[in-house]
Amino acid sequence: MDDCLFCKIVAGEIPAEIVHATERTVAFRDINGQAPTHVLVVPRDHYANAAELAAGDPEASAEVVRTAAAVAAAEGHDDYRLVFNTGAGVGQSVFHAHLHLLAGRPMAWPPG
Ligand code: DGP
Repeated sequence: MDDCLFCKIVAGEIPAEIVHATERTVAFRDINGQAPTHVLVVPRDHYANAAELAAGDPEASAEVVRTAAAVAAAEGHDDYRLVFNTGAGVGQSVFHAHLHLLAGRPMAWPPG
């Protein structure tokens, strides 16, 4: 996708603090961190959201979750929250599938 922010981060065309990378995924810190650890895990290939990723590339979908778990462990967190916002109505602002990994502070439920 020519005009996709996260495709450009994956391609190295826009800088980001990359914390982990695998064959199918890249993990980098959220520019607007909401917790001591706030990392976004994205598939290298472009899918608009988590459901499209799971339908189109189930292995990459699983690898996104495995990557988030690896980052959480590397940063010393046994407890963490994983979030896929899907749709502008619930706050999705970048339409390249991304898993939020949040950890390192108490979190309320239900989320706001
Ligand atoms: P969402 O609202 O679920 O679509 O999450 C998009 C996240 O992307 C949001 O938490 C902020 C983050 N973000 C937006 N632009 C950039 C950027 O240029 N670099 C990085 N590292 N994160 C970004």
